[in-house]
Amino acid sequence: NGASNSEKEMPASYEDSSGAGRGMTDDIFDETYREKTGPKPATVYVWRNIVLMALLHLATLYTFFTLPSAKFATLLWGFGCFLVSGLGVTAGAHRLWSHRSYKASFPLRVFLAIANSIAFQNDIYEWSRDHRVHHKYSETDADPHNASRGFFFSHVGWLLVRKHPDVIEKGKKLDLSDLKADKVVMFQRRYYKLSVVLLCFVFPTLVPWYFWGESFWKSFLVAAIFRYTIGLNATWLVNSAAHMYGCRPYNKHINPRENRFVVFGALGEGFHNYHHTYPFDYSTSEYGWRWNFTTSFIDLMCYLGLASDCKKVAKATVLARKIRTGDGSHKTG
Ligand code: ST9
Ligand code: ZN
Ligand code: ZN
Repeated sequence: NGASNSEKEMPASYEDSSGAGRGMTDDIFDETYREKTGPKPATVYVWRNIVLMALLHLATLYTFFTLPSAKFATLLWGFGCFLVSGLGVTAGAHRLWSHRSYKASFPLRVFLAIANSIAFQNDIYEWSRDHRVHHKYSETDADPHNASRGFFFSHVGWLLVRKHPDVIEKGKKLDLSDLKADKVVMFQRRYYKLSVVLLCFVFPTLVPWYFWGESFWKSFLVAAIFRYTIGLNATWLVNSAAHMYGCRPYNKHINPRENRFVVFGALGEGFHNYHHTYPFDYSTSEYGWRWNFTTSFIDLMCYLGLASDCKKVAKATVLARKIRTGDGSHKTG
């Protein structure tokens, strides 16, 4: 079908074409997988999730109209919590733990695990397992947020129904030994619920209330509820919008796209055509700091000696790839 996996046809100049040296390669697209034929399993709704997600979004809508009455410091604090929680997802669960695109020291991993619990997007182990299976079986029944099931399903719907059995079947075959061997990941998984209560909800609420006398209720709505929902939707847009809208300069045969709107909200994670072509590039983009807060953060960590071994694809390789499989949009944009 013309879809080319990033492992194949890579010139020798490629820095780390198969992911070798990262300790895992299970985020590379598997061209050989075929969906099972016959009727699809019935959709089973998970009403607890549907009710909770609806309530969360209603409370967020309400908070939106009360934002003007919050103290400026509270808004700033909410934004700070958004950025830190975002890094726990982008620099942590995504670029470090799902893709092993760089190495992080113990203190940095502890920081990223804390930040990840503030984000409350499932524990790092589960997030990375689902994400590897997303890359390996992208846009098929074995992809947890299969975008060929539509915008809503890939955005949030997948969190409201039981998983397709193929997600679990294929997921169980993934090599997750690197995650199991990481004590920080396993510690966070063990104490996940408690860490979320304290770090996603209690701590962000207490700071504005205690330090600058914001009302308890407003602190909770702005720094916990509103901030959490924005973080979730910014993330989900990568799975929905960035799999549907935008150009495909690197591989026109796959669905993921370069989406500038998503890039901005997701701290640099919307260069999704590039990312699915080269999932092991630490910048998740051809470029470095361009619209990429997460890359500047990882570079700062390298500068401080807390991170190392960033994988980056050679410019010439990317250019050759654009010419070979891109949609030609790189010449205009
Ligand atoms: C959330 C996650 O929002 C968002 C992830 C987005 C990914 C984005 C990617 C893009 C990257 C860029 C990042 C940009 C970030 C920008 C930040 C800006 C601020 N493999 O799950 P269960 C097995 S979470 C292997 O219950 P059901 C396993 O044995 C939001 N095995 O399945 C498991 O047991 P355990 C908050 C698998 O019953 C057992 O099956 N969280 C796999 O079908 C049962 O698993 C929620 O809303 C696999 N892949 O239920 C909770 N999967 O786990 C949502 C499962 O013990 N989740 N198994 O090993 C749930 O309630 C449920 O998972 C369910 C499915 C109802 C969705
Ligand atoms: Zn994707
Ligand atoms: Zn990824």
